[in-house]
Amino acid sequence: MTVLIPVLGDQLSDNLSSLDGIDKAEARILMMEVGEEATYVRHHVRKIAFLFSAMRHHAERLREAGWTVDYVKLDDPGNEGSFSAEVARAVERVKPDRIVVTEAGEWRVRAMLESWADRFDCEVEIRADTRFVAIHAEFEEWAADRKALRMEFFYREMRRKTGLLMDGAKPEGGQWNYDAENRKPPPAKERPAAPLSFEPDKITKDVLKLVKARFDNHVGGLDDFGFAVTREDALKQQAHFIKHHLPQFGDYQDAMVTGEPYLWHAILSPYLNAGLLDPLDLCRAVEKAYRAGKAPLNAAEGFIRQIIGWREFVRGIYWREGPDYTSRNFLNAKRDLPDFYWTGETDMHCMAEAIGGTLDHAYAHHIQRLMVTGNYALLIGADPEQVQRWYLEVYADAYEWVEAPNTLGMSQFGDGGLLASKPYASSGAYINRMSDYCGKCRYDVKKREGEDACPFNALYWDFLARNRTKLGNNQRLAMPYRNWDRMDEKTQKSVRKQATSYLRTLGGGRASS
Ligand code: FAD
Ligand code: DLZ
Ligand code: SF4
Repeated sequence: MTVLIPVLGDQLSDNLSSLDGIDKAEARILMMEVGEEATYVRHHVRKIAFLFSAMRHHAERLREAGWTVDYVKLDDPGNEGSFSAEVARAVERVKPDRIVVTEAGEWRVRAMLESWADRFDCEVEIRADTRFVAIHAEFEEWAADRKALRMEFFYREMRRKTGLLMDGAKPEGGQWNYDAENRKPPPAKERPAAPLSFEPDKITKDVLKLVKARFDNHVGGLDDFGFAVTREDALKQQAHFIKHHLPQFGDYQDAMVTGEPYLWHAILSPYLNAGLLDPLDLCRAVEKAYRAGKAPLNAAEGFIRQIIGWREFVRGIYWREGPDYTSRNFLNAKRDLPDFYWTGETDMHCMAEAIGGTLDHAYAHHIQRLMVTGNYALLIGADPEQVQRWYLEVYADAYEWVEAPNTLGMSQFGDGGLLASKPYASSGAYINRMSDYCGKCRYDVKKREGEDACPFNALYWDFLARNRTKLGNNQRLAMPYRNWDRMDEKTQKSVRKQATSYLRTLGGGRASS
């Protein structure tokens, strides 16, 4: 009996379901660097380098644990360039009786895996990915018959299920959610320790050379590459975060500071999503720090909510809504994403910071993604498919199951409010409150009109006015619409004129219907 076990690039976990209960003597693990995965969007070169190096290290780890691993490098002669073609080659070579694989993280690859049963003359078993807190059926059951799907209520279920931050049947401290304490603007002087950076070893150096040579038309650069590429190093970054950043993670979760891309964030998403770190173990370590008095409750709860709340919730939405989710466009937004998303060359200091950091590090924190680059794309009426493609390309943590609901649903309101109860649209005032950006910008955040007016301001009102038929009944927008209605007609006209002439300078199609 021979079992072929393809292990995909985001399945680098010791406790992977496809390995569960398999006799090592009968197993042939297959890992493959394939052109199709590296180019279906033009991923940031740091993401490709991180993943290839992490895959190569994981193959070594599996071998040390007694597994037989066939590892196909990108430049190996005969590499056919796709998962299915490489599995076909392995089937010829190994002649397995069975293929066992853990389910994929996106619809595109899921379809490939599902085609193998017809294509190959052996049994194919696709196993559930047990590295998440909720399996698909659990989310389905929770979502069935609900009028609206809201993260907060799902999160409470996950708290009960895991027992994290529970005091018997009650939430620790008496409240489920301490978000109201987590909206502080950045402190004037205090700056956190930098995240850890790891010196590339021989494996990583080889990968960096390969990626530089093969993907020079992709976004980003490889200078000072310092990602963790092993579980051990990822665990060091986890410990570093818990010690140095978790205590203030809650307070400054939404803050943005010039030249500080990381602040008090964890910088753990690439490791969680590729499988080097386990989400539940991480949450338990965070809870332990809280119980030991090393982090306040608002920080521990806020962090755990991101993982067992948001991360699980967006995954549930992605799989529940089906493969057409990514092509939804509730606001009928059609504009091309401006070129400066790929260069960072813009006078808007907030955008230059968020995009520049992204291009340099394949990272931006949540509020930069949501309230700067996402907000701007929403306000100008950018085509949500193009916006999703950008987010999928530029971030080291981007896989469609997590990127698409965050971008299409949370950020672009493309699903019409399925994931978020209102669009995350704001004028420059929000950015000004949560950052030091506006003081360093050539635009005036207080101005709505004129050559030096902050573009976010007129765009915000124009967005509301333009989309009134679709958004006018949203209770959470009642106040902004009241404020708009309070402006006299002349002011409304000139604000919209300001927005229209700004949008004209962007070109690239119309904002929305
Ligand atoms: P922290 O801020 O320190 O948060 C801790 C962890 O919580 C993260 O590592 C992540 O695993 C989890 N988390 C937090 N928020 C979310 C969320 N909304 N959805 C899912 N998990 C969350 N996250 C991705 O992992 N991959 C993506 O492709 C991705 N695309 C995004 C696109 C947009 C438009 C937006 C608004 C958010 C996106 N996010 C994505 C969510 C979030 O921005 C990142 O998870 C976070 O910035 C990662 O950095 P960190 O590890 O320092 O996170
Ligand atoms: C993102 C990515 C890239 C860039 N390259 C590979 C690869 O060469 N081999 C591989 O196994 N996985 C890669 N991945 C991750 C896959 O795209 C990911 O496993 C699928 O999207 C399924 O979730
Ligand atoms: Fe961004 Fe406007 Fe502030 Fe400039 S003034 S940093 S464009 S919000």
